[in-house]
Amino acid sequence: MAGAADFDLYRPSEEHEMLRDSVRSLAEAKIAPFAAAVDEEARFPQEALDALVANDLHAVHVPESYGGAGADALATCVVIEEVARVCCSSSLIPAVNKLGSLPVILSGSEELKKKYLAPLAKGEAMFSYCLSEPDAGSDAGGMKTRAVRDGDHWVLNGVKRWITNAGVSDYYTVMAVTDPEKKTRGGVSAFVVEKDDEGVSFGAPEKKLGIKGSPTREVYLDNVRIPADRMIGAEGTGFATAMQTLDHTRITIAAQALGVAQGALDYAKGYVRERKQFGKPIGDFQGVQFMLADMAMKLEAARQLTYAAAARSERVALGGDGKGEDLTFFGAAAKCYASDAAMEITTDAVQLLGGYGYTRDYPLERMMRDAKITQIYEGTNQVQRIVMARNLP
Ligand code: COS
Repeated sequence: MAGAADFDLYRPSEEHEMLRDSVRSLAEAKIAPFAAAVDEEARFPQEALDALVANDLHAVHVPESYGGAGADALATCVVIEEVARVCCSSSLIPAVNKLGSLPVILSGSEELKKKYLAPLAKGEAMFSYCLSEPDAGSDAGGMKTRAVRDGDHWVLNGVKRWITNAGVSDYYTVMAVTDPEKKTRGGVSAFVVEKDDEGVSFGAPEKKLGIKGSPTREVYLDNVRIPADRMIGAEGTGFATAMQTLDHTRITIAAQALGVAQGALDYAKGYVRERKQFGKPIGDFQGVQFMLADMAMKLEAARQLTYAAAARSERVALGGDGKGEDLTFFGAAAKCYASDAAMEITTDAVQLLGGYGYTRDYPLERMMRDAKITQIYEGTNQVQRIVMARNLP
């Protein structure tokens, strides 16, 4: 007979719930007050970075052995979710720090880990991830950025596009072609490039629909000469490392989607209790109640899938067998399902506020704009479906 403890698998632990409470308080006190201005002015959320660093929440995934908080994959999701609940732009700080540095954690040498993870953990540096290019988006393997060996160095040339937190981050994981004949099957390698390396420069920030507080820029690599020991893993393993990274980090995008959807639902729930039409709160009308019920149902389904995926991510990180855990499928499914749910929930939340939802005097139009990116980045939801279909459990 199964005991109560056997069912703990299906709920976050007490530690995870305590973490949620403390991040929620911090986010409401120190991040939420600036969220509207960060969006309006399209400026980096420095207040959020300061608050996250002061509380050791900016890169929680870094293992303790490298000076980090050593948070598991579910705890990392909880942090991202709670920050996204008040400010989606700010949630990209812990999320992209994980995306940028995970290739080093998964495949890097001990020297690379020591050198680059310690400053990240201390909050002295941020990390970005450079895979996409102007002509290589969904077809990531179509990249043209080249790395050519020159003695004890590699020389990188190319353009990376849609790089989140570019210019703010000090470190960049860059995927580049080292053997054009082999392409994705052994012809791509990963490198750590530093912001201050000679030949590195950045484009103007993209003018985006949402997540306006998180700068997205092109990264230009013009004869960037870096020591050979900056290669992450063996030559030719870069594409696999890039894909393995996304298997884990698509779950953090799912968490971001949960957060923004929860923020919108919470706000709409409060609003319908206050707003009166036809002599009573609009929340008393069954049509409104049905909308809220659907929103909460979709959100909870997305949360369960995301947490199940996060548990798989953690088991793989602890040394499990990625194939046995179906992580590739679960990572894509969580990201795809949660982001589609977030788009529906935030759009319905705008609808519940009527004309007010459509104005910048209320946070819901921002949440709806911010939710949209979760269907696009770390692979469009069309790509997620390709990935799922190729990796059916
Ligand atoms: N884990 C480990 N290795 C993987 C992998 C994974 N999840 N997925 C692919 N690989 C490796 C494999 O080794 C494969 O070679 P073999 O078939 O010999 O084993 C190699 O990569 C090539 O894989 P595949 O043939 O599937 O590559 P495709 O060119 O068909 O591309 C997609 C696959 C479309 C899934 C990939 O390009 C992709 O994810 N695109 C979206 C990129 C993205 O998310 N961009 C957002 C940028 S980050 S913000």
